[in-house]
Order: sequence, then structure tokens, then C-alpha cells
Amino acid sequence: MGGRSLVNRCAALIASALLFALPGAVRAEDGYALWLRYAPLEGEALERLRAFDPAITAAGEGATLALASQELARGLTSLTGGMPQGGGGEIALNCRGEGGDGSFTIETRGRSIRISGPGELSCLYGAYALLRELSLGVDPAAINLSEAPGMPLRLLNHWDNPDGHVERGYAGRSIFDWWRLPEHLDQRMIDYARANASIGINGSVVNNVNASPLFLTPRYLPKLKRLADAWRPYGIRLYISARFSAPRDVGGLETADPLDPRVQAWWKAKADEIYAEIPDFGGFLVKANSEGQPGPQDYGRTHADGANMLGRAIGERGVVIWRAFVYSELDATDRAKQAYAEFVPLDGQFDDNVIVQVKNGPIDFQPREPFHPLFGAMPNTKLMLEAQITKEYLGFSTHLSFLAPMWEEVLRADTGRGGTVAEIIAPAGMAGVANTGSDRNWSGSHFDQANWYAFGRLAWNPGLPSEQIAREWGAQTFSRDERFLAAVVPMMLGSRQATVDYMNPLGLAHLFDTGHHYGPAPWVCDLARPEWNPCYYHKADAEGIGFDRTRSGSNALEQYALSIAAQWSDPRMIDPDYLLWFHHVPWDFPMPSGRPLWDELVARYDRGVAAVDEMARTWAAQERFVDAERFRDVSEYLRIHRQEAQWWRDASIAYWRSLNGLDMPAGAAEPEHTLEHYRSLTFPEAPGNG
Ligand code: GCV
Repeated sequence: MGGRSLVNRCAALIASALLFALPGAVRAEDGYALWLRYAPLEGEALERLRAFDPAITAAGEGATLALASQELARGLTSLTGGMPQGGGGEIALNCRGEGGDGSFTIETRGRSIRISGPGELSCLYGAYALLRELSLGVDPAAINLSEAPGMPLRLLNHWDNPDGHVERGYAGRSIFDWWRLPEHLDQRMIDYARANASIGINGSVVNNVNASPLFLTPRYLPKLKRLADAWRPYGIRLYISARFSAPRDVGGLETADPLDPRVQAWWKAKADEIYAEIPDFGGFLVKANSEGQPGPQDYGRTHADGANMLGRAIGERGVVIWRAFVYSELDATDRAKQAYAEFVPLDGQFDDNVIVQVKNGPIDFQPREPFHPLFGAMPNTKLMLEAQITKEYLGFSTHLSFLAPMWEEVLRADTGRGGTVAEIIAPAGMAGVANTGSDRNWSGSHFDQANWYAFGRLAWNPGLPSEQIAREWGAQTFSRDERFLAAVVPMMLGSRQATVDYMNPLGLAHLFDTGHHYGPAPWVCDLARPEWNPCYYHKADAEGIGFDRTRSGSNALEQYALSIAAQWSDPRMIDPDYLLWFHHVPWDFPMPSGRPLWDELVARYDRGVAAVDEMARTWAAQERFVDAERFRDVSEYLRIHRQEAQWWRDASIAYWRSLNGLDMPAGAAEPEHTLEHYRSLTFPEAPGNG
């Protein structure tokens, strides 16, 4: 079958895309289409693309190549309002074979565009890249790109449970319908794969790291297989989170000791069973001996013993991703130090197919953390970065907080030990805790789609500036009008700092209410485990505030390279954004702004609230560029956002004043309510609780 017939096979699809693009046709703008709307071009860009009018040809006939053709036909039809007729232009897909890392080249000569690369996935990625450029209005004659992935593994981690609950999910129920699988495959599963492939994501861990052993039972294998088969053409490999105690839970053994030959044989047989059905199964993700999860330490073994045992069961077929997110109530040392203390002595002991996955910071996805000291400290171990796309500590789905600047901050951080975080993770990859759910718009809010998008783009190319990502996303998702982008891109870029300012300014962390983590509760000091209490993190009293992590305190600083520790060890020299993370200082500590700490703290809270006001004003001026439904959704969410920013500011200030007895700085408004009022608020039904 030749390339032309590939295009013919797409006829039905093109027809439906054409309907979508016809002037006057009702366009559903509920956010479901994500950044793949391919809104019709206008003016010169439209004329240019219409004149280009390519035939799409493909050398080969694999499923992924067919998808590349379909995507191009669908995208071009939607962008130009008509099916390409092959009136002189050409897009030639020149990628053969399976495998390859998806790197691609797009070369344009006159009216001919050639997409090539080492495997079919290259043509699919190239097709999406070409469509992205065209969507942004770029002249087809000027598109020449050559791209390769910045790291091999670019994974979503879903914290989804088999019953549909999503831990830390703020977008409805799970997108995975385990109950109806394998017989029924929801269209969302295809749309999900398509969205991921369009930004270079190449793997999905489909269940929560607080893992149910169900996923390792024979009943789940056909369900997993159906998904894996559906995603394969999109280059998405399926992984599962494995519960370490599964040999006991569902395997009929009385132990899960990794050094017990029966346990080893059980996992080997399990891996073989999976690979027999899913030959490209990605592997296991494991949360072990953390927050009550079982692990090798239950048997006096190390993380390396546990990870290598699983790695040997998998062999060369896949990987074991072992999480470094560990801390224990039995360990009295600073929680920020515990992962380093447990893992650094194991450097060099992990097998080749084992990767240690490290959160961006040493505590837990706070609005701002310094980079994790493990980056650079395990030169003989593959390290992967774990970022959180879902906004557990960033206002759930109702606060507009664009996270690319946060990830850019960590990726570019120089560890002082062999490169930036991006360089350290380059041989392994990046995982993002997904924010997808059953909400029509996938992410709970329209702007949270930008975080999914940004994660994928940065994992593909960790050097991409946040601004470019925001522009691309905004233009594809809402409007390519320059006036819209000139307003909305800066709004997005400033939004994460705003969240830091009104929630956890100046290096404060973990001031969230217990369990669900919705809203402020810096006053909580009496929970059983010390590190569950916000008081543990802020250490505020009448005299001062902040966690002393210098030599006079926990000395967490010693876990960083000397050059980095030197920058952070002096409270007068440290970037104020990290001040209270590393230092306990008096309330009148002089800040670089010239203000005493207390005044600076209040000024930061006020700056955060003012930024949300400004965001609401910016958005209010965009009505003419955005469809009514999404415009209203965002406007209403910004109202919630504004109220909650004020709540964070007022509740925090009321609490700090109860300790320090200080007056409000000149010109600053009193909190709206008493501290008792803020303390009395409870939200037992807040979503996403674990
Ligand atoms: C999946 C935090 C979250 C938990 C999460 C845990 C983890 O503690 O609150 O919900 O559990 O991190 O990353 O394992």
C-alpha cells in the first residue's frame, strides 16, 4: 500500500475535521481539545497555508506513520478550513522502522517539506512540531527544525486508584475506567495518548505510587494490555506502580523479602507474565518504606536490595524507577535531610536498569523549595526528576499558577557537582505527577492544561524558556492574537511567584492544613508525627521565624556542594526567596529591601494578593479573544483565586501576629477576620485527599 492510500484511509477523519473547521460550525470550546484545537488561521497566514496546499505522502505503512499522516491532514484541514488537495505543495514523511528516540528533522525546500528521522515516531513527533509552528502562524516555507529529546524517559505518574479516586487530583475522577476495561476502551484513552505524544511524553505510570496490588493480579493484565495496545502507535509505553508487598498480598507467599529466592522467582514470573502480553511494558515505579508503604527495610534490606531484585526480574526489557521520597517519624533529623542520608550511601549499588526518582526539592512539592541535594550527590546512579503537575500545594485547580518557571528554576539550578539538575537527569528523565481527570477540560481548570503542556515540552527540551512555552500554549489553546499574548503570557509567567508570595513567602514551607492541604493552617502544632505539623517547618515564636538549617541548626546545608552552601549560609547574602528555608531570624532582621523582616513578609503577602487582582484585571480585558464558555470559567476561577489569596494572607498574618505581637506595618490592612475565625474553618470534603 503506498503513501497516497494512507491519506485516503484518513478521508473520514478529514471530513469530520472539516466540519469542525467550517465557518459558522458550532465549535465546542469546553477545553476538551486542549492545545490541539488548530483554530482556523486568518489573513496572510491562512492565504499562505492555503496556497501551500500540500499532498501528504508517507514512505511506509506502520501504524505510527499512519497516525502522523492523519494528524497532519486533520490539523491542516482545521487550520485552513479545507482538506488539503495536493495543489502543488508536499509534506513527505520519511521515517522507517520501529524504535528510535523520536528525534526528527523538518526540512523545507520551496513547496516541499520533508520530515525524517530514525523511526516512525520521529514522523509523528515531527508532524506535531510542524502543526505547532503552523498554528502559531509561521510561514511553511520557513520551517526548518532539527530536534532530539533532552532525556529518554518523559513520563506522567498518575496517582489514580482502581476505584477512580485520584490522590491529589483536582479534576474529577480518574480518566482510567478500570471497571469497564478491557472490553470498553474510552475514546479519552486515545485523546490522552494523542495529547501526550504531541508534547513528547513517552510513558505513563497508570496507578498511584500508594499502590494497590490489584494491578499485579491476572484480572488486571488484560485491562493493562488493552491500554498499552491503544497507546503503542503514539509512542506511549505503559508502566505500573508496584506494591512491594505484592508477593504476600496477592502471591500467596508469607514474605516479600527481596533476598528470598521465592520472592525473586515470584517477581520474575510476574514480569514474564506481563511481558508476554505487553512486550514493550515500561517497568515498575516503586514507593517503598515511605509514608507507611511496604519495602525492603521491613526485612532489614536496603533500597538497593529491593530495587535490584525488581530490576533483575524485569531485565533488559524495561526499568525500575525507585522513589527517593522517604522520611520517617522515627528519625529525629530534619526531614529535609533524610532522603540524602538514606540514598547517598547506596550510590553505585543500583543496577543499570534502576533509576532513582527524586522530587524537585527536599520536602514535598512546596510552592518554592531549593533543589534537592541528591542531585549531583549520586554520580554513579541514574537520577530522574519528579515534578508535580497537579497543584497539591499550589491552590488546587482554582488558583492560576503556571509552573514552567518553577521547573525552569530547578532544571537550571547548578548543583555545584557535575552540572545543572537538567544535566544530571539527562541520562534518565523526568516524571510529572499528572493533573488529568474526568473533568471535560481534563485538568480541572483551563490554565492547568498549560502545566501538563509545559511539563511535556520541558521534558523534551529542558532548555526551553518558560516564556516560549507560555506563548505556544496560549496561542494554540486560546488565541494567537498578539494583543492577547502580550497580556496573558506575562500574566502566566508571574503567577507562580504570586502563589509563593501569598502562601509561603521568603522560603516558608508546608503551612497547609492537615491531610487535604487546602488552605492555611500555620497554627497546627500538635499532630503525632513532628513533621506533619506546620510549626515544625516555620519554627516561629515571639522572637523570630524560620528553620535553621545552617551549622547551628540541622545543618542540611552540608548536603549541598560547598559552593552552593556558601551562597546560602549567610542570612544577609542568601536570596530572600530561600531565607526562612535555611535560617531562623528575628522579626526585625534587616532585609535587602531596607525593610525589617516583618514588614517585608507582610509586603510579600500583599504583593501576592495584588498580583492576583492584576491577573483578574488582565483576564477581564481578554473577552474579545476568547470564547464565552472558557472566558467565564477562567473569570469565575479567578474570583475564587482572589478570595483564597486574601484568606492565605490574612490567616497567616493573624497567626504570626499572635506570636510576635507586632503592629501591622504602616499602610498595610488588618486581616479581615480574627485568628479564631481562620482557625475554625474546616474542609473535611476537600478533594484529592489521600
Ligand atoms: C502519593 C505527599 C502527598 C501524598 C503522596 C506523597 C508521595 O506526601 O501528600 O499524597 O502520596 O507525597 O509523593 O508519595
